[in-house]
Amino acid sequence: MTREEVHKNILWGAATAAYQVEGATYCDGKGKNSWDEYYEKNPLGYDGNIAVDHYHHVEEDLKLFHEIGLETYRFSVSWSRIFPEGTGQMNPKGLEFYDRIVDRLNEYGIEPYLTLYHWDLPLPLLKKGGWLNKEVIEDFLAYCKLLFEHFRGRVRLWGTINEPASEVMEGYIQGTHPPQEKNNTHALQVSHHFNVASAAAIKMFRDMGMEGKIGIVLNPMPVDVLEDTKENRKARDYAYDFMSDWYISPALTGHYPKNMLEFCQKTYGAPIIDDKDYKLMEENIGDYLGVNYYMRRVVEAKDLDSDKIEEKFSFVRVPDGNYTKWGWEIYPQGLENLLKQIYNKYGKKEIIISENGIGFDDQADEDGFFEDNERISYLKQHIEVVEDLCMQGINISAYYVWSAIDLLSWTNGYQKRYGLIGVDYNTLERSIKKSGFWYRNFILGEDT
Ligand code: BGP
Repeated sequence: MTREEVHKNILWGAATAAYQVEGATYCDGKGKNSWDEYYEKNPLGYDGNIAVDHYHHVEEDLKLFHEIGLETYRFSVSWSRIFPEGTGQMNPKGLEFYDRIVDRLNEYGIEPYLTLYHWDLPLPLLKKGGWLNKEVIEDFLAYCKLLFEHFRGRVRLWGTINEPASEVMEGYIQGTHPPQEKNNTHALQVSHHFNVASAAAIKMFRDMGMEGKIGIVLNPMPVDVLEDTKENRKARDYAYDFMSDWYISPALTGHYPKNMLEFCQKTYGAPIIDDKDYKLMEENIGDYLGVNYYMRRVVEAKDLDSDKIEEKFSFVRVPDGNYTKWGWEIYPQGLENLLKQIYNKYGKKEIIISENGIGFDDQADEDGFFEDNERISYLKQHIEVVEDLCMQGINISAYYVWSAIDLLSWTNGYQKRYGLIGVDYNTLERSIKKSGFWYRNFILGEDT
């Protein structure tokens, strides 16, 4: 395929997540969720109560998404708007909000891509054990069923769970996201429950004869070493298996990487897996694999004989690396390495780049205009990789900039901006950034 053909084949879009844009935390019957409680418990100086108030600016925002030429828009549904208690009584007002989004997107000819779960768990479900409690999967399925029935024929692209690895790592290992635990055994069990939940949702989607595609969204990271030694390579393989392949392998085969599974079950006694979970996972592989890519990781060996996974390797900074203020390395080559690694191990699969973007503290000039050249440069470099990979035979069907509009960065607040559309946090006024205009021209094929 030529670059022009590849360009036409890919659906170009941008993404957000409910909690990071909507605000309106207690409006129209929404229940409390894990992140509402998190910000109450941890006074960080910001929270999601207003965010960018997308809930009340939805028409304006979707019009702007149309103006910047998006062909598709990825958003998530806030479970606690639909079921304030997580289960039981449905809240029609919650559903109405997403009706407006879906209907307006379809009117604009923007393909809606709905993520069922992007980290905001209804609080009553967290109180009953959250994702550690397998019963929560039943509640998740009841919520999925309602959304499948309701949006049948109007939404054709679905994501089950966003970045289980982040929720596992930050919520259950590092303790920096809800539920702020530091427990590797729980972490591994939760990772398994996410896989079961995703496979069960995929099964339900197919049993219900839904049109369209469904898959899980992961954030696999390629891992490199600075110094190429035997020990470092071993450390690299541990890190990749633990952070990336632990999620990729079940998503694409229904099974965990064998060595890592043996290690985890021996050391941590988890995950405990029923035989019927394997059958469910094997039989319900997604139609595509969602890949969120921001950066690679670079590691070196620490204590390879330790029985704690996190003691086997440590992260290192590349001396001449190109890093953002938040320490995220800008490394487009990593996306190529990652997708080739997946291709080499698992063969040709449909991939959606469900998030890719750069967070920095871009400032508006005195006229309120964001001249975010760094973002344009980041996107250009990564998109070039995406197109090159397609030309080499890797099947990437859609690409989403993170993010469509400035939004709340979970533990960095509002300074770290990602949007193609800027928001003035004092007035909530929106304005298309230079990157938004650039992206529109790029989608139209007019970029130079
Ligand atoms: C991904 C999440 C997004 C978004 C993004 C940027 O992991 O799916 O929700 O937050 O990362 O991360 P951050 O806001 O921490 O910079």
